[in-house]
Amino acid sequence: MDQVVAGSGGQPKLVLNHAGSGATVDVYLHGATLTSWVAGGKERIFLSESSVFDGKKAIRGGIPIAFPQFAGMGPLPNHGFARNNAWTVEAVGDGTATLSLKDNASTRAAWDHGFALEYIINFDGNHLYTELVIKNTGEGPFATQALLHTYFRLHNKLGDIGVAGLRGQTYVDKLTNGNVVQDVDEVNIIAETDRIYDKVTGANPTATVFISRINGASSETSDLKLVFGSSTQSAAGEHAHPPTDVVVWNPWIEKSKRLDDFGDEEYHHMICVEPGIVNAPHHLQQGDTLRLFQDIHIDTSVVL
Ligand code: TA6
Repeated sequence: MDQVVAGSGGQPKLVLNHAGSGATVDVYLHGATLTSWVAGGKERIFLSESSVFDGKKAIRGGIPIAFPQFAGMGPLPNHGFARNNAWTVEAVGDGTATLSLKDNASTRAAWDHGFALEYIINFDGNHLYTELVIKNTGEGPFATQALLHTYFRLHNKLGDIGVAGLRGQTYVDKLTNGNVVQDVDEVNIIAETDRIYDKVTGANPTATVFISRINGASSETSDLKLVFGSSTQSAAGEHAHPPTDVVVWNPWIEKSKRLDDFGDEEYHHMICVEPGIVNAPHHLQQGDTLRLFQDIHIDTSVVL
């Protein structure tokens, strides 16, 4: 039975089931933050044991939604306000849900634009699909960033994990602000890692990255396949595919200690691989729609 229950801190949490696989998903209405996807009997999403559930602070972990700003790349609070607002459940079904957020007095005070967001979640025992739909319902154009800040749960050693599929891509290393070309097959976490891979999809509708235990990450043998992309539709009905970036992040030792809602040792148990519109904010005219999506495919018998 799908329903809204009192979650941590008494915060409303939508609990979803997929009958055929027995998979479950939890989504806090605060930020429409998906905090759990149990598939094949294993938790696939990381949630910090120190996360605050007060209906104000962003939940630490899950899939926070960054909108209309990524990180500190603008005047708004880090990652914008979508993850700090209460969303509304619009529809619920077997392995599916839709939530919504529209501009309100608080968002208008911070960012004076009219918008309507929809967050679409579909899942079963092998895949989790989430899509953020952004519509400009205001009086004029606006530029926005958007990102699905996915925290993947690691059951194996962090040092045994690799992210493949980014060879040849250019990334901004946020620790040095340098532009670097990825010249090896896998990203392995051996220090604080905070990278924005630029325009990974290029002009294609989607791209795929692979997360596996090292030496396992390839299109045939990966433990987790992340397919992602973006699309736009103008008010007049024209379609396009803006290039989608990918952020790879792990706070490692020192940054973990600086995060008050994240355990000092929790960096061992997570890796963030985050599709988004980051480096080139997208301009939406009145009536235009931007969609950002990710489709996470797993082999149920394997855990990262
Ligand atoms: O994931 C990339 C990033 O921008 C990192 O720099 C780090 O700040 C992370 O997001 C978490 O941000 P938050 O505001 O949730 O602490």
